[in-house]
Amino acid sequence: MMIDNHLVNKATDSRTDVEIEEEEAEVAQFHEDGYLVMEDVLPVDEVDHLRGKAMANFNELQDIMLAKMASAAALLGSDQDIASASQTETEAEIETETETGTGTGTETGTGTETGTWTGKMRGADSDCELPDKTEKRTPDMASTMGIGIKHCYKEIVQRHAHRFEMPYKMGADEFAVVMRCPRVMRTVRQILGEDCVVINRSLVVSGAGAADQAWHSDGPHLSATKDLPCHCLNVFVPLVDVTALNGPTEIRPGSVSMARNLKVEMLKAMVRRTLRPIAGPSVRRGSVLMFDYRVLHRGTRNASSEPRPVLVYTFAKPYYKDTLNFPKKSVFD
Ligand SMILES: O=C(O)CCC(=O)C(=O)O
Repeated sequence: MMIDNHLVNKATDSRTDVEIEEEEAEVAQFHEDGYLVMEDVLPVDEVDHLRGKAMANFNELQDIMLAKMASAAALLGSDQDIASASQTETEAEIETETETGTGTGTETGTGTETGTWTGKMRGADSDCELPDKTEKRTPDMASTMGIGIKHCYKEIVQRHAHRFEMPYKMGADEFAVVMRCPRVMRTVRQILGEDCVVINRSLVVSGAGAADQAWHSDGPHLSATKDLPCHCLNVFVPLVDVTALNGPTEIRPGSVSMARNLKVEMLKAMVRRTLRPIAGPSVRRGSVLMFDYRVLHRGTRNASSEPRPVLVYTFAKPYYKDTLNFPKKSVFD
């Protein structure tokens, strides 16, 4: 994963006392809830421009992968059409991964109104429904790979059916929109420290028809016994307005602690009635959602007819290495 520290420039501080107080309150809120929405911090025209660029990269990679799949099918002399061949493969891969899942979390449980709870980290997220074999879809990105890091590539991972995370071409300077924003960078540095680094930049696309993900953390606690301060966080930059229709990222506020021992902590919180309601913020273009790597969250159903692209920037303390979320295998191998 490319670390582009040079883009994390120090901002000059010309804030008023009131602004300083407001920002400190925001950081305190982040520590309490595990997440924060910062409204209207990025220029909307730049966000709109990046949507075009990001989706062009996504479509370019999709074409590369479809061409790769077609030539593999031609080599095998397969008489299956591309879509049905890849559906069979996807089903086999999901079954394999379910048997041998690689999550570092251990607890699993089933929620009630809130969907499925797993103690799995995101890298092992593979608990979605199998594709409908009778459904004839036009070959698309989802046809080209299985689900979960074992079946995907360092350039793109299908996290859940029709929900992708793509680092491909995200290192380009034009995508450093968050690093160019002093308002966001100040908050990131207040949370993680001045020496924080960017450990990943990617595009998350939830395609039309993508379903709810399981609740998960993106990474583990670093201590087995106590909650250390946040060591890693994501900044989500929606490239379209995120609404109840195209599927907000839902967060379980105050759940950083729970992620350590999910089943037990959930039960305790239910009994003590301390479980906080789910937040599913509608985040407009120009606003950002920031959340602790450990907080429970999930992408939700995209019931619209359009993809919901979101840029993701992962910042961390300099010693933290994330080895869980992307494989080493390349599309171009
Ligand atoms: O798509 C989203 O809103 C969240 C995605 C996510 O949490 C993941 O892929 O791990």
